[in-house]
Amino acid sequence: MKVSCGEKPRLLVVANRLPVSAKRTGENSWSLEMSPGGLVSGLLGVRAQFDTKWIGWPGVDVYDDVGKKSLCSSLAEMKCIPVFLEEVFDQYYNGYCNGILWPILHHMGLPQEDHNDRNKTYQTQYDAFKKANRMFLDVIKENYEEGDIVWCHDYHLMFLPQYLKEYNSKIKVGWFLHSPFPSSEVYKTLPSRSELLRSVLAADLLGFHTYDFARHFVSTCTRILGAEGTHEGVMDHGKVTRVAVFPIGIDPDRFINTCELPEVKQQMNELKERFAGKKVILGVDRLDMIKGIPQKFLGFEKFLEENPNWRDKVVLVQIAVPTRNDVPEYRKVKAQVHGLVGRINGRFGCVSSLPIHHLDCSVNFSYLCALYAIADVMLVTSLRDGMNLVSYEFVACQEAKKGVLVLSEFAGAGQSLGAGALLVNPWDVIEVSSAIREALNMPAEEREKRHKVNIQYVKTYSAKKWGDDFMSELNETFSESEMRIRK
Ligand code: GDG
Repeated sequence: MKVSCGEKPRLLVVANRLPVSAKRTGENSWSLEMSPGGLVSGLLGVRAQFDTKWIGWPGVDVYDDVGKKSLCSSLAEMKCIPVFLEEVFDQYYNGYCNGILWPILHHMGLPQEDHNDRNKTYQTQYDAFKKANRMFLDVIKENYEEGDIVWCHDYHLMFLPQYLKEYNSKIKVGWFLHSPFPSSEVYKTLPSRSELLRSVLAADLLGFHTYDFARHFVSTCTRILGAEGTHEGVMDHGKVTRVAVFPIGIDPDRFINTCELPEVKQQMNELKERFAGKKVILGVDRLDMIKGIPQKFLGFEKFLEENPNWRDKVVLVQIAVPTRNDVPEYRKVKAQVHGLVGRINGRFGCVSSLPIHHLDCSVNFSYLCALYAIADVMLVTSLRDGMNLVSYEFVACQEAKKGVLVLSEFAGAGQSLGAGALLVNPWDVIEVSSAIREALNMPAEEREKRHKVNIQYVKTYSAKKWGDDFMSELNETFSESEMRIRK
């Protein structure tokens, strides 16, 4: 890595989405807003240590040159560089990324389609996926300076490591997967399974949230490619790719400090007043089938069924942030969730009070912190989840209350916060119902003990540590060309 004295090292962070949402306010003007999301939170620390530029889709389609130029210059102030995906976007993002890769990586297999031209659809989406990855490469090429490190994020960019190395084998390339990696038995249903694996293996370092995901990846490479699993990672055709585990975290101080702000205290008081005499169970999820919101509601319904004494003493507040509305599976899960809310509120509600408060929208950051802080129980029932930062954020906001985290064993966080949380199998409604009861009845001493374990983990394994660890491992990993020189 080339760095002149006193300068920070340069890092190009490449992800599908830029950390901002752009809205056009005039022919030449844009309003830019930070957008919520796990990756955004995770990279806050890294951006302070490196001269970081972020390359990604700006969240909006722009077809005119005036608009593109003005957006580029507005984004440049935030060190962001847009990739305009235009007509390729739908097939790449809604099609291949979210319709094919996302369900496979989350153990759900390929979606069943109701038309008979499946192969043609697959091929069109796959071609769009490759084309979009090439468009990311083109923008990197325009901005690359010798010595830059490139850190690619997530399944959207599985072809980028190979394209980058073909362009310049000296570029140091890292790739981090934010989702789970499934067992080879699930992954091998993917028609283009080998090409995708070979492409990510072109990187110098591959990072995963948990040992299980990394282990699945290595064994998938051995079974599908006939590669060799080594102490370092994977050896394929003589090239060793380092595979390692970097559990992502949050910036805990951002949450702790926000909870101390007078306006947030005021929001907390209003919420406490609103829910006076009731315990609050909180859910915060993107409205995604992997988050298990229907399973959460079924568990809660069971709890209300079996514990009539709690019916007017507890409320479940569910923030369900709309996401990927253009993908049919997401519209289905939304309809299912709405149906369950109606059924449960109809069964157990009355004119003056409803057991589920369901919001189909996101809330602002300070309100989110206020909700985390006043909740008695956080209920996370992901069916699969790379990590689940919401669990960490809840813990960070609970310094005063020391509420209980009920957490799915299928979230990556189940492995890190398992000792302090009540772990559940979200498919088992009886277990979820029992965990809700246990959480609501847990004595203060036990809650304090569990919170202490969790907060210690959240403070230690922060976003900053995640970024530092990945970057220092990447620096220590020799790129292919360096290895050739050393031989
Ligand atoms: C992916 C992986 C992995 C949510 N609602 C609101 C809001 N949020 C913010 C939360 C949190 C983020 O969104 C969600 O992060 P998660 O980690 O829980 O989930 P994904 O979005 O699915 O993230 C996941 C992550 O990447 C990182 O690698 O952990 O497994 O799926 O930061 O605070 N923020 C605001 N209002 C909301 O209503 N302001």
